[in-house]
Amino acid sequence: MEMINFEDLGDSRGGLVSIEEHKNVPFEIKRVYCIYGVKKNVSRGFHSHKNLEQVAICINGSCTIVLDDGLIKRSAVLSSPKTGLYIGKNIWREMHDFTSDCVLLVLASELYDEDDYIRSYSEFLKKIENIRGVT
Ligand code: T46
Repeated sequence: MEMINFEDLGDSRGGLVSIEEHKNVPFEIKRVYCIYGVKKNVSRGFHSHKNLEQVAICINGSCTIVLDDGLIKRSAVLSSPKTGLYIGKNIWREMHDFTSDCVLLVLASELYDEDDYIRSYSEFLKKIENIRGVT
């Protein structure tokens, strides 16, 4: 899992982190969205992206993100505005265990495009096999 630790610029008044494209986020940030108020026992995600790169930051509460590259599944609990999880292209992602106060901020390298999503796990595995076959 590629975790990004944002420098804590806080002082005696409280915390502060700063996020800048191509500095502590490895792409141009074209879109920002927020997931919040997720109902109890609801999981989200269950897709991969063809081109999109993202960094997910839990700015309040906590949630678990599972990343699957087609061979290995790894999971991380996000619970701090000081930590970002980089999610590359062609990675299946699932989000679980949202606390009721969880606010997940996501920075994205592209504008929203439904055609960039692969929402079928078998299609995802096929794509991964093709990529591995080519390289
Ligand atoms: C991702 C994970 C981490 C838009 O119209 N614009 C947007 O920018 C986004 C993100 C979503 N939508 C629409 C598409 C769906 O009709 O909002 C609806 C909910 O999206 P979705 O079911 O894809 O939400 P999640 O939480 O399953 O996935 C989201 C992102 O879509 C996805 O890119 O990687 O968070």
